Amino acid sequence: MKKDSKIIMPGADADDIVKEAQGLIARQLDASSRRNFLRQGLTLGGMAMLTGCDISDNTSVDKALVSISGFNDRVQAWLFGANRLAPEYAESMITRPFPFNAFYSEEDAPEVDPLSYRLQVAGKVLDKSTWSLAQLYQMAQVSQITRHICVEGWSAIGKWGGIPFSQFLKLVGADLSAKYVSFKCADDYYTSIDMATALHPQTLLALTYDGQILPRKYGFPMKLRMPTKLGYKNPKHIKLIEITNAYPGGYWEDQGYNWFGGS
Ligand SMILES: Nc1nc2c(c(=O)[nH]1)N[C@H]1C(S)=C(S)[C@@H](COP(=O)(O)O)O[C@H]1N2
Ligand SMILES: [Mo]
Repeated sequence: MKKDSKIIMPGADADDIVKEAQGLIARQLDASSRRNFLRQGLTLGGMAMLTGCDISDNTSVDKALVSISGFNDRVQAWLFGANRLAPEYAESMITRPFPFNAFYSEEDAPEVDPLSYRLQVAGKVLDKSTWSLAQLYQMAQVSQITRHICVEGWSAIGKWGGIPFSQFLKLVGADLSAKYVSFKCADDYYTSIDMATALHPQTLLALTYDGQILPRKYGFPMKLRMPTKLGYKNPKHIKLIEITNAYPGGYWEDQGYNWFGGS
């Protein structure tokens, strides 16, 4: 962790985090590994490194950290600078072809009718009007080339274009002090993110891939693209966006994947 990173978690400081981690780890690890682990002393830098571990690794420390995933969410939120930018890349570095991934195979991707499609907005928001694709395509668009990282062991660079999500949230009068933004998708996938990530400058309501209308396999008619989050946090085929304070979980998160899912 770099010294200049922003600290945004209110009401907690480094000492509290280290103390909480020591308590949790002491309770999770068996006596001998606990002695070894704690003998070396647990520093904040060590915590940052450990919480960044691949959740599919099978070390005992990692297992302990997966089972204290709720704590991990708080550490990640604390380490996540509200405006720290993910790297962006040159056109020449785009991965071709860009991989497809979902909990089913490519030919089973949902077919959404562009004319009858309406994006729904619900929860703690002033304007609950629905949005047609024509309306969304008329809004000012930006694009970015970023790396998508999937926990299944691959990463790829792609170019997504669309509406900065913070602008969309402000436009519909979303309660920006709410905790979560949740997404329901046309294929029964669902996920949710923290408000800080929703407002991050690189979080896009993506309508295009590589300059073309988002193809079916990559999430037509829209996906949320966040270069600060792992692949499974980036919902494709969004049909409903909800602003809420009630923890919404997610398709993979409810099966044990870490909820914050930072990358
Ligand atoms: N609706 C929906 N969104 C989804 C998924 C899914 O199965 N359904 N899979 C997630 C996972 S695990 C990954 S890695 C990415 C894959 O996106 P891609 O097909 O554009 O590579 O989509 C994410 N969003
Ligand atoms: Mo993934």
